[in-house]
Amino acid sequence: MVRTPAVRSAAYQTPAARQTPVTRHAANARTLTRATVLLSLLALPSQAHAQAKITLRAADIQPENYPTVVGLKAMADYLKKTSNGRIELQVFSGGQLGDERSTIEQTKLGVLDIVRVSSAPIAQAYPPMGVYSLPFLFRDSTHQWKVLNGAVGKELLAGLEGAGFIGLAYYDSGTRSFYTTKKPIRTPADLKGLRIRTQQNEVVLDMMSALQARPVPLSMGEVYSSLQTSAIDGAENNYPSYGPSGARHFEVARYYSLTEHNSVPEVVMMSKVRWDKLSPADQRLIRVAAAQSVAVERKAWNALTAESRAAIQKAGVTITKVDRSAFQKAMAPVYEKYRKVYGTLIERIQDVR
Ligand code: BDP
Repeated sequence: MVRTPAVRSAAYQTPAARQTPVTRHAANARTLTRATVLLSLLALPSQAHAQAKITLRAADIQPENYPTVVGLKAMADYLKKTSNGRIELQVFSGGQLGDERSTIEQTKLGVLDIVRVSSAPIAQAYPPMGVYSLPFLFRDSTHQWKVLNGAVGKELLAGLEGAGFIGLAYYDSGTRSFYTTKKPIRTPADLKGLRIRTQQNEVVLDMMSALQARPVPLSMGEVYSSLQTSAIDGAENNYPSYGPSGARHFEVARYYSLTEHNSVPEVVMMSKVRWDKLSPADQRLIRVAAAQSVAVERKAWNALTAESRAAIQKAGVTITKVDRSAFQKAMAPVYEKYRKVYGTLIERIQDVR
């Protein structure tokens, strides 16, 4: 379409020119000093800037079509629609922008705008998030979501601000179980001396020590080859991460033991550096976009959990049921330590009915 000269000139007007009536009014007001007028003029470009196109980048280590990535994309769609294309959220999956530690750091610095990571590695930047990694903390998924949507969950998301992040939402990540390369884990004693990969989180390291395993903290991207080369004997994760739509560890660790020892939620958070540059209206939009993406992620989560379980069974993995209470009992020293570290936080979580 050919633009008429009138349209073109309006489009190309500088923000300050578009505001001339306001400026003139200000200048005419006798009570205003010259300095005030100058200040109001300086403020004009930034008001216009709020309407400029905003491009945000989000990172996730999980592959395309993994529920957390589906969640981020739902966020992107919502932002695009409600802002009429003004806010674009670009989603980089599969660890293209770095591992979790690195993307957390980049987000803190404002190099990256939004990140979806497990709450476990966030604890290095904001220790209270580590509470979610405590083994057998939640009675079940209903309990977990009551906590996450309740006072404690909100408090920890809000607390991220002090560490340089804006906590936007929790995503589902089911429950984690051990998997090993040489023999199934049936009792805590079976873990003794085994080199087990852990997330980069102190609570998990302590959990492994309590089980007399040898914890090996590695980023998720290093686990497959470490299992393959026997640098480690096992790891632990949920069905989707272990399975064919995730990191495919089932190909190299053929024993999956249903310890279901912890449920570590995923977190979507934004760089406070970037957040502070947005208008309050855009900040609200991003919060709503994140909130509405939770249901999308959780639906995808449930579907992929069932699909992954079936695929793993079909692939001939040995799935072993265990007496979970034996593993839970072994966690007593971990709780003893972290009751001191977290104060009343653990009790407050356990008291949620
Ligand atoms: C998966 C999480 C991912 C973590 C990974 C891990 O989705 O964010 O990086 O576990 O164990 O369940 O590191």
